[in-house]
Amino acid sequence: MKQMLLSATMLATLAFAGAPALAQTAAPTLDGAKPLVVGHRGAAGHRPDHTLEAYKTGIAMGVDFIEPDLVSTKDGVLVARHEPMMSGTTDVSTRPEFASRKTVKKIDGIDTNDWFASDFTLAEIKTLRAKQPFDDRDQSYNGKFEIPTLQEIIDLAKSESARTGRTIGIYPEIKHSTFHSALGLAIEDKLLEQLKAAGWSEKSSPVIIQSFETANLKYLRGKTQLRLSQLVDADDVDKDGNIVLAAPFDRPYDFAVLGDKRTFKDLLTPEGLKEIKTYADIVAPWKPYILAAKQVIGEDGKPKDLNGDGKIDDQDRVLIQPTNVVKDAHAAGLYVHTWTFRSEPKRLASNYKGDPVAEYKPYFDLGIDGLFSDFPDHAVKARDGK
Ligand SMILES: [Ca+2]
Ligand SMILES: [Ca+2]
Repeated sequence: MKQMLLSATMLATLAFAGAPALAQTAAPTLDGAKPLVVGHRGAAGHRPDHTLEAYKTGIAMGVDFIEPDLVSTKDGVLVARHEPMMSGTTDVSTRPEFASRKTVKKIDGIDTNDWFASDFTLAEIKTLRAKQPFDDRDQSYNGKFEIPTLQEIIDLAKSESARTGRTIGIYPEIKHSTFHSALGLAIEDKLLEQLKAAGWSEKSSPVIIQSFETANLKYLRGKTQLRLSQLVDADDVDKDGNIVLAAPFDRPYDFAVLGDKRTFKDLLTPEGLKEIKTYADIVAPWKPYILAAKQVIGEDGKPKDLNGDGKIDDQDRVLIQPTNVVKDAHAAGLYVHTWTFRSEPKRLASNYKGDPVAEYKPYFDLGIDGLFSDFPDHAVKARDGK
């Protein structure tokens, strides 16, 4: 009898709670909207990054935004590359006609020996072909695709928006602002001009501008209503899941130049977040700042090989307690976007049991407002269930 009464009470409670329960399942994002899925470098897990084909792949998989990283050519044209150094993502090192262009430049204070986009005209860059920089990813598209200009990417976002009936936004990253400015090839004003010509200058425009530096975002705040996103980097995660800071990934490079001792970690304190809110709409920390994983140390003092495959990697780590970063950022009025979700089993903590879709859930539960994924198909499936 008692059991029956309980069941009846439970049923009544469930029925009564129908509507509020639905409201409670709304995403714990800052504004209650679904988290945005940003196709990282297009869909970098599927195609060589920062090619029109990579962006199209991401769009076909349902992204809200595509992400071009922007560098400048010698003749001042904005093109999409992950870095101004081009050997990692193109065939430039195999081109005898460009052999003599290999040179040493300082990037964020580090001497770097490579081929730099800023030493090539757009016409020269258009003769290069993209390649997949991750050895463990599909190499079959190498040598097939061009390096796109920002204009071609804007045009793609517009034509794909019209074709699909969805709004495909762009989330450009200004790469190495200090480096480009010192060469007389500053990116900021050119970017704003091109976006304005595309009809994009409002807060509601389908554009978010991101940077690891701060001074350029502050400068942009004075010139545009477009949404701005402060990236927050680090060097690594230690065995216990703690963030490791080491130059040049320890602080925004404009801080390093000015002798400002604050680190990326300092940007994520309640005080740091409050300052970001004065010039940006979004804070975008590397995901271990939100939820990290640690190694499990055995009695021999060595990390345990949890999955028994004879190697120690991310699969042998377990999640630790999440931080307060999302909560603190929301309290400061900032949206939180995080990066980068990568589906390969060796890049997934033990808790996910090799299922890349499972990785998104704890971050969604913590209330992230957006994410960058190399595998947007998995991100969309995790968010929408399809
Ligand atoms: Ca980027
Ligand atoms: Ca292992």
